[in-house]
Amino acid sequence: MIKVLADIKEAVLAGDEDRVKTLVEEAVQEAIPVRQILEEAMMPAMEEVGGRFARGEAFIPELVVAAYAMEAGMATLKARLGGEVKDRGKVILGTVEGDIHSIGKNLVRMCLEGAGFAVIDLGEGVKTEAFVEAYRAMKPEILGLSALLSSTMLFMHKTIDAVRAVDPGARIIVGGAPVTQEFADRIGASGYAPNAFAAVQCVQDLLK
Ligand code: B1M
Repeated sequence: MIKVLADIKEAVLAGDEDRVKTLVEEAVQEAIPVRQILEEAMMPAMEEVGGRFARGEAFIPELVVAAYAMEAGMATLKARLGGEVKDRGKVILGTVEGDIHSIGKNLVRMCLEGAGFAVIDLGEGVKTEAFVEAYRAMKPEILGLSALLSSTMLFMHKTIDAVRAVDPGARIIVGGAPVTQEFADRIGASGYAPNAFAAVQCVQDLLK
């Protein structure tokens, strides 16, 4: 593995925000593509800390510091994605009710903005009623729902039904670690994306 990528992964795991920012800058200077930095260093670090947590080898504080370090690295990368023109359509995004995981959703936002979409990020723990209200008020081309917990992904179904009651043609995409294509089909989502880059493709396909 390229050394700077291995170092970024270690720094995210250690929750060392300043080192992550410095190393991400270094990787960018070395002309390593943003996607490679995300997919080969930063995202595997989150996978690893999640695995340690699941095995009882890491606890909430470790998850939290790794998450802050990940966000710091993402902020450094964001500037590199460009995407000044925001006229490709409006996307409302949010993590569903009961779920405070933000990183995946923020990465999706970052990639969509990089691809020229205007993103209205409703944040985390967004109740169905709030999605419906925002949809009604802003009439986006796409609504995107994120969930990281198997318990909260059920709110996706509720939200899709509620938004479709307002607009039967609403284009709604879903994603997040426990979400699958099969689940997306079952709850009537218009699209599913396994990662942030695929989310951009999914939105573009739906708007064709
Ligand atoms: Co939590 N957590 N967490 N956590 N956490 C997971 C998700 C877990 C898998 C860890 C584990 O047990 N191995 C587990 C869920 C198990 C389950 O239900 N299946 C879990 C748990 C149990 C919990 C708590 C319940 C722990 C507790 O309190 N006992 C608690 C729940 C809090 C709540 O939400 N109510 C909790 C809390 C937290 C922290 C706050 C400490 C922190 C979040 C900080 C933050 O987000 N600001 C945290 C973290 C960091 C994780 C892990 C380690 C990492 C998540 C992450 O950021 N991944 C996670 C383990 C794991 O995922 N392996 C875990 C990196 C990110 C880039 O990937 O979010 O998957 P991801 O997003 C991807 C794709 O999924 C996709 O694109 C993204 C980029 O490629 N995607 C979309 C996501 N949204 C999309 C939307 C789209 C399309 C694609 O369209 C709209």
